[in-house]
Amino acid sequence: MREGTVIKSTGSRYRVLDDAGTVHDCTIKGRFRTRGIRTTNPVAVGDRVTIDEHDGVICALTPRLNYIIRRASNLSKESQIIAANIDQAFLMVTLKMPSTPVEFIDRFLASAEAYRIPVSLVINKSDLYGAEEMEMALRVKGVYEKVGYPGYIISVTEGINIDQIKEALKGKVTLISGNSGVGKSSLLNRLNPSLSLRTDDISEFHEQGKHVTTFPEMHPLPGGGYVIDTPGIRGFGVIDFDRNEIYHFFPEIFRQSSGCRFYNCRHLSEPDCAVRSAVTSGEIEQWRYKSYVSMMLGENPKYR
Ligand SMILES: Nc1nc2c(ncn2[C@@H]2O[C@H](COP(=O)(O)OP(=O)(O)O)[C@@H](O)[C@H]2O)c(=O)[nH]1
Ligand SMILES: [Mg+2]
Ligand SMILES: [Zn+2]
Repeated sequence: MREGTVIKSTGSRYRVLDDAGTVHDCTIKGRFRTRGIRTTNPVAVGDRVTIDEHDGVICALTPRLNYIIRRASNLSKESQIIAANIDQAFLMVTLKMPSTPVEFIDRFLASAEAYRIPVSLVINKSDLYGAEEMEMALRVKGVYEKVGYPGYIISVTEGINIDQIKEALKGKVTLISGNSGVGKSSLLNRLNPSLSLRTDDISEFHEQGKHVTTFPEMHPLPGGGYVIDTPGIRGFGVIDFDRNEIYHFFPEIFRQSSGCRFYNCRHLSEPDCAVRSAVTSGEIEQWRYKSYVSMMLGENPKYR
């Protein structure tokens, strides 16, 4: 028997890195259930497991510190566990080629708050930015840092501020997220050149509308720690996301809400709403509030 971490899961087969550094290809024996949800995969990347290395089976699953899920498909009641035991997430965005909508950022951050996973914002492709775009990048970084999310402005291809990223990844399990084309694979290749992941993956981009099954993978970093790559997964779902709780997942809105006249203020059109006052005064960023309202109204924007 050995203890290890699942570093790859393809539905029925699992790759486990044991604590002595040996990789095992395993299947599952027995039943593993996740309380509260129906899952398509009982074991996920990041899971701590006990294996029988002679039979190549996973025989026990250690309770998770956290995990993130998404719906297996649009119609499905089943969920896919994307990853487990995550220390932090890096949301990679770009202001140009492609341009990431701030609402995408805010929805991601709200989901991560619901999971209590700390997020840093990584603004990539700074080499492409002119003076105006750089100003915008600094503004975006400032807005999110004020809320509590560290920000980095980097260029993977030019190697700008990559040291800051390496430092922030050291010794941690980090989920790398972001829409297609922002440079996630390029960053991982730069951090660990032995990976040679495909970049500019056109097929991945085109297949996003279809229900292609993609399998997250966990990669060790030379400086210690792991990154979890989630190809084709742009956001994640949240279990039991109650609309009246959405304001809990916007930290600056939550902080202001104690000043509202009504304890059950939704911060939409109620009188004496401290949140809306803070938007008017500029204390809360307009676009953050707009994202909040959009989520409250149940809008469901599609992003590429
Ligand atoms: N100019 C510029 N291009 C970049 C940078 N990082 C990545 N790219 C390019 O952006 C494209 C998409 O990168 P990729 O790593 O495949 O993005 P992913 O879809 O997020 O994995 C590729 O053509 C990369 O060469 C950067 O810092 N600056
Ligand atoms: Mg990629
Ligand atoms: Zn209010």
